[in-house]
Amino acid sequence: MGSVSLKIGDGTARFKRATLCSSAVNILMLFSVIITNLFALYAFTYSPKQHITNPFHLPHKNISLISQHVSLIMKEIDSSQRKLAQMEKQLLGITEMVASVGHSCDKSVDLLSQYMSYKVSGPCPDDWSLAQKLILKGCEPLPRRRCFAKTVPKVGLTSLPVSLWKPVSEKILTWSGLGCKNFNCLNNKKSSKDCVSCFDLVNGYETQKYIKSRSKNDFLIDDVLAMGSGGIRIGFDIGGGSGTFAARMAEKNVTVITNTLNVDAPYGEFIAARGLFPLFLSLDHRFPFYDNVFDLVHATSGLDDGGKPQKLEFLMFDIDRILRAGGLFWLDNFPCADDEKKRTLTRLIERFGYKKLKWVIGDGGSGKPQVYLSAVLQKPVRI
Ligand SMILES: *[C@@H]1O[C@H](CO)[C@@H](O)[C@H](O)[C@H]1NC(C)=O
Ligand SMILES: CC(=O)N[C@H]1CO[C@H](CO)[C@@H](O)[C@@H]1O
Repeated sequence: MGSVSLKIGDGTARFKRATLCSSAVNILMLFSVIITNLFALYAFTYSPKQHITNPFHLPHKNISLISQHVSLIMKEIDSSQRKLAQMEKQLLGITEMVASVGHSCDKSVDLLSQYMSYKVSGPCPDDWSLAQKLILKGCEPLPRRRCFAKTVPKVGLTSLPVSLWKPVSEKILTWSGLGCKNFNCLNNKKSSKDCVSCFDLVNGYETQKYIKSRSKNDFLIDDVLAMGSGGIRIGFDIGGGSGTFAARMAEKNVTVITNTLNVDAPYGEFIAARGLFPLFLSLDHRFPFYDNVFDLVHATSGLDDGGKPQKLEFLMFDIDRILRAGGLFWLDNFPCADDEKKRTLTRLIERFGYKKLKWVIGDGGSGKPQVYLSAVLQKPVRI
């Protein structure tokens, strides 16, 4: 059995930094240990009878005084924590965005203990979908385990650039925990607008994406790269389906990391089989990249995770953080269900002061009343 342990950070580092006052603390600790022992000795060596007759009740009273103090302090801490949480809620409206330090694991203790029930050094249970369920409930990062994950023989992999468009064999993917067990099922499923037959690398629209447009909302990769005046080398794709954006970018010698979870399909393994970089991360998590590093961030409807405006705001700030000044944010066919949604989104984007290199609102070729926003925005230099 493994144990659930959610220690955050490296405790030793904190101790090292405190060397200056540590000797004083040590003396204090020693002193309190001695005092406590003396109290204990006193309590054990005097019989209750002696106690009653003894006019010196002082140590006992003092112990109760101390415990009273401790409980007062605990109460104080507790109430300030509650007050702080309340203030956060009132001031910032933080109710949707979960903290990315594993605190939310508390809310799914049953799932977590199921996840952590495994044999150390044995094979891991085939439970990636359980792990993903935990991640989707905000329990992220998951605790590490000491077991061997199930392996699938990856036969027939080819090298780049052939791998980008070579159909991936069903046999080298993990289908456990998924409703569909093959590509035929996936390609016939209307899962999301961003992945209509997206596993078909031979006949589907996937082969045309980003090089041929279906509507004015579809921008072409060559046009967008030209807007970056040659400085686009690394990018991050949010909600990138089967990795076709990264594949097309790879053909242009641009390295793109595709953010994905395996919701209803084996996206991660599929993208990797194409020789591309899948990042298994929910959008509740802060992007694991340093500030100002990406030349390009591409986002599709996947950015609207759950359709909560607050969450979108947090995501926009995080995208802004990882994008370098002069870098491009390509919002690709982002759905706006109604006018209100369109206005909110426009207001949100405009707050960041990006230069609108391209801004198209259309029906995305669907002919439906729902409109789509496609835009290429350039991050300004902020001083
Ligand atoms: C990508 O890099 C290779 C090798 O440096 C080069 O031959 C090729 O022309 C480049 N392709 C593009 C589209 O820049
Ligand atoms: C409440 C009480 O009995 N306090 C005593 C704690 O101990 C000190 C001396 O060690 C006394 O002065 C206090 O009266």
